[in-house]
Amino acid sequence: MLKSPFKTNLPKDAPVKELRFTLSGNMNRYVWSLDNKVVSETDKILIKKGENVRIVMYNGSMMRHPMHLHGHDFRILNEHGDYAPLKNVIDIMPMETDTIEFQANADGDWFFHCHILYHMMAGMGRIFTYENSAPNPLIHHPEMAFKMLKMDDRMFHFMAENDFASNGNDGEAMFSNTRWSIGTEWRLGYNDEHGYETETHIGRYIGKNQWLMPFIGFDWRYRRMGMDEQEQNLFGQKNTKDNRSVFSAGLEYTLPMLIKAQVEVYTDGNVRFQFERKDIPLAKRLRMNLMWNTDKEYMAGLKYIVARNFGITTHYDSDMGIGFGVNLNY
Ligand SMILES: [Cu+2]
Repeated sequence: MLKSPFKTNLPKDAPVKELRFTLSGNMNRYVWSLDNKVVSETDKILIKKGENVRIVMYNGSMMRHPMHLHGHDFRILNEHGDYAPLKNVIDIMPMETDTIEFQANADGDWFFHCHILYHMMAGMGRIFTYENSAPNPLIHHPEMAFKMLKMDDRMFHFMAENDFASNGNDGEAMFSNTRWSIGTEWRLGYNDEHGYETETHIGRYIGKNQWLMPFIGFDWRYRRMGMDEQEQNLFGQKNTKDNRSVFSAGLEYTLPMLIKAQVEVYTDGNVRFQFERKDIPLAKRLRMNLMWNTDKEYMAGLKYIVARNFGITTHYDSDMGIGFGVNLNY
């Protein structure tokens, strides 16, 4: 709707450089990019002084992104033609396409990025650099600055949570960045009948939607079985949860409704399929977790979110039975 009070046309005879970007990312992992590439995975984009740079942007994500360009005002091409408004941020809604254009009339390097700072630091941006030009006078140490900028989106983030419950401790920890995930989860009972187990997976997310993650893993568990207790998995393979210490390789695929399907092959020959959905929002502060696998294990849990880092939980686990507890997360 915005209209400039004066004409904002760019020089008519200048050459036009047209660029296209898809605003991309993964909502669930909270990683953000342009054309599925973060700043550190791309080269600077060369532009020439005197040309008109036109950028067509399509937002293929389910969040809005206020895209911001340093050092220039751009025209937002809308229904007002010659009177297109001049801005340096445009907030692009999901599934929306917008075209902006600006006159290349500066020197050196200029940052173009999403102005939600979490998205920017995750790598949602590009650097424009003027060909054969003096450095940007506002950047005092260009090489150092570029190095520091690329460190942002390569950074690994840490998260952890633990359920201190009446039937044991149940939790997970994860280091991850745009492409990699190193995660470990544990279920530690208070006695040998309930058992103890940890599973660790190191994987890399593949594809622009990051639905697929091949991984390698390590599995350790110990549980004292009863005298006549003989367990087999669904495929008739002997279940080794009484004493297992094996490596594995597997694939994780995110199905619709954010159900994670996992297939894992262990070095002892066993195979496991698992389906898990975490964080189902039942009410504003109430979440449900569900899990089932071919080792005939299942789990259902509820968490009431009391504060950002604190919740009250109850869960039923096929090995450890029912429990109540508190959950701390970081
Ligand atoms: Cu954004």
